[in-house]
Amino acid sequence: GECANVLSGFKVKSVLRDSARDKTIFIHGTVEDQEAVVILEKTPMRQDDLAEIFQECRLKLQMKNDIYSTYQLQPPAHLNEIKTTVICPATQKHVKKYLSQEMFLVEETGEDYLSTTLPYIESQSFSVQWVYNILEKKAEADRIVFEDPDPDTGFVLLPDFKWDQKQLYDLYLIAIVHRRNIKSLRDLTSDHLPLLRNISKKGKESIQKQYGMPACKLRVYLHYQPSYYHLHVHFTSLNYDAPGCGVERAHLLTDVIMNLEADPQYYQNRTITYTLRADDNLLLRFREAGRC
Ligand code: M7G
Repeated sequence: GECANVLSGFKVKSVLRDSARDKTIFIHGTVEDQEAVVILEKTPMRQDDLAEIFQECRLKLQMKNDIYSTYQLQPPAHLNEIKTTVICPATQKHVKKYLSQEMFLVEETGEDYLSTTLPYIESQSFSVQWVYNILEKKAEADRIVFEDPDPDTGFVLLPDFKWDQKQLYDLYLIAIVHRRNIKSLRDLTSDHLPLLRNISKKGKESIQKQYGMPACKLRVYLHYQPSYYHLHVHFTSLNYDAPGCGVERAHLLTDVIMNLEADPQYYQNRTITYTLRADDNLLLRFREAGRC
């Protein structure tokens, strides 16, 4: 819906990252003396809009040469929107998250997790208040696509805030579990198999039903490390190279289930490889421990 323009008083401090290819810009600034991160993103073209664009647009010729010509096209305002995400008040960690940085590979053993990673995430990680707001219907209640309310195996499925739901091309939903004591992949044991199978089955069914997208078009995975330590599963369109869907961060849900079927303690014992940003304090702790 409409709301007061929170961005009219936005003062830009610095550009954290920008990409002409992705058509996004990440900006650090302040709104009324509060730190803020603002993300602007041009949205994908939609086939359904083409007829209206061609009919209603204003065209300005830039150049013409033989059979070649280029134009500046001004589409109708409602087809020329910029998806905007505002984080305010933003913490220093949010600002860091969006700053481009050199990456380093870490090979985290089960022991490293207990001695280095766990103490770090207990002292440092992002608040998961937004997750509790969703589970308690205090926010985004009208966006819920599916809910299984079972306290053990239940979850809420809803559009991720990276997806504006305007086109299926970049479909992105997350399933957030009702159970509150599972921080990440590392906590999973065979006890969680009913939960994971339930998310896999009902998540895919709901997406098929709601969006007509079959399971064979979906990439379903967990992040390790996640940003938010409350278990959630990502459902993204296979066509779309979602940020963080690569091998160094994504763990396919089907693989997770099979690994736990083969070994109940798989994720307590196994070495997990992932990348950390140069300015991540966890990297510093790994270095102090002589582990990278
Ligand atoms: P993650 O693997 O913990 O971290 O995933 P990442 O953000 O580094 O990928 C958390 C997921 O939740 C991401 O895909 C976010 O885009 C999404 N997300 C984060 N927040 C704060 C919200 C929110 O408030 N609402 C919704 N719907 N999604 C969110």
